[in-house]
Amino acid sequence: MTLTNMPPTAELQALDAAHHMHPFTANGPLGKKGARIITRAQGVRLTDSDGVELIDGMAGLWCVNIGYGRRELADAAARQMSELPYYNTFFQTSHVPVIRLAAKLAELAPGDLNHVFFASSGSEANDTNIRMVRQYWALKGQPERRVIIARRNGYHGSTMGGGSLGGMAAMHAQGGLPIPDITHIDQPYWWGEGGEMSPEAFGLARARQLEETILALGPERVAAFIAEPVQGAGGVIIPPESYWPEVQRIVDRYGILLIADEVITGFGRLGQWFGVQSYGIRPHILTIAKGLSSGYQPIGGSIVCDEVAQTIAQDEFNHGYTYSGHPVAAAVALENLRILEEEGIIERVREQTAPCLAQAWGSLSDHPLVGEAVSRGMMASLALTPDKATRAKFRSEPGTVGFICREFSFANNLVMRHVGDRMIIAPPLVITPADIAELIVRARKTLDQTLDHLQAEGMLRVAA
Ligand code: PXG
Repeated sequence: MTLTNMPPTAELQALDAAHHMHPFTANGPLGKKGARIITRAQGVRLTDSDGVELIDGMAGLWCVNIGYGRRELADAAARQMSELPYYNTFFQTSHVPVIRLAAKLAELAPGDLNHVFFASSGSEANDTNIRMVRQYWALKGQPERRVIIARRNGYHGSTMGGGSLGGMAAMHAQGGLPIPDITHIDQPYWWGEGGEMSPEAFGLARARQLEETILALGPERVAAFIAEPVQGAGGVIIPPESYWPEVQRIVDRYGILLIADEVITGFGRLGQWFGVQSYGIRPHILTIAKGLSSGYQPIGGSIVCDEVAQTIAQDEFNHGYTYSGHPVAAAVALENLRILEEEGIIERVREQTAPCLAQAWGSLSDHPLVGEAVSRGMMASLALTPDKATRAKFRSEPGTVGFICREFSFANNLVMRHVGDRMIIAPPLVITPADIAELIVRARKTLDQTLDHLQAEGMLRVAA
């Protein structure tokens, strides 16, 4: 398809700089440099306004699980828009797409996670969760159970609630976060924080911080623990195998609610429908968004277990969004789930693509800059280091080297992100072994260029 009415790139960049405020961006410097403008996409590849093709190693923003350009989703949206473009679900009404989607999610989700409260994003869904777990305990006659325990360097969204649950120091530094009664414990990041401990001992120690915190607060004050099965925005932090079983033991012992934030790990990214299935975790609430519609429509929600849903149902829950269960978003999500299921995309991840990625990505660990190269399902990360043997950090401000590496990657037409000095990818689940091979060639070239640059600039120095 050619776009005949597209203005030149420079003109678009000038308008973008003049009027568009980008999220999580210093808009001043970006305006001077000019944003890269993406005009279309197919499969795992993006095309920019100059006609250059990139491999999208990030599936958009961790969301385009089935890949770009699936006509069926466009058709589902068009059909639904013609039939019923909008109706709400507030005042004792419902509609077909939201009913079918809720039932489908109840079928796919493990255990007795049988009830869905819809939102339009992961942030909104986590705001729902804050209110829902506190209301649950209030209805149980324990209104003092209000504290939610979350993790440093976890990510749960950018609203006041989501940003407060998240443990991002840079976010808490702006706008008066966190809101009251949210407490953070340390993350299970062995490579960066494990010191001399074995990964297994470290995983147990970090899980036991949850128990220590529950006891310090008093179990009668703790409502819930929220965590991502694998941290995404924090840098694809894969916990040691000892971590989740110990967390499960602790939440069971103190009877607190477990919220698994599956906004990234849901819908096949770890090779199962949900990440909790890959770790054997039994949550009371799952946060979902992103891969639910493969990003083709904004939709998210909370999948809630029988006990919590039945308790909440006793009284009016004074919460909801205009677009909770939006019919067009729901119809598109249903079509996305149909494709994931009927095309066996998740089985293929589990049996073929994830092992292929693990092997190919793992091969980068021989690079002098790479301290670890790890993956789980279709999430992968590299730790960049000036000294592999000691797992050293760079002397430069954290993120300086990661940013340089990201710039080389972009120039090599590979979308690979950095979080601090970790490089991360989470490609569409439909990526093929041939695409993975191409991605690795570009990633290795990027690492070589980064190493040359650091050497030339005298930046290959260990932090004091
Ligand atoms: N939970 C998790 C685990 C997420 O990854 C959210 C909640 C919030 O979802 P919404 O739809 O409100 O954005 C997310 C979102 C990044 C990045 O830089 C990651 C997300 C969003 C924006 C940027 O990696 N994840």
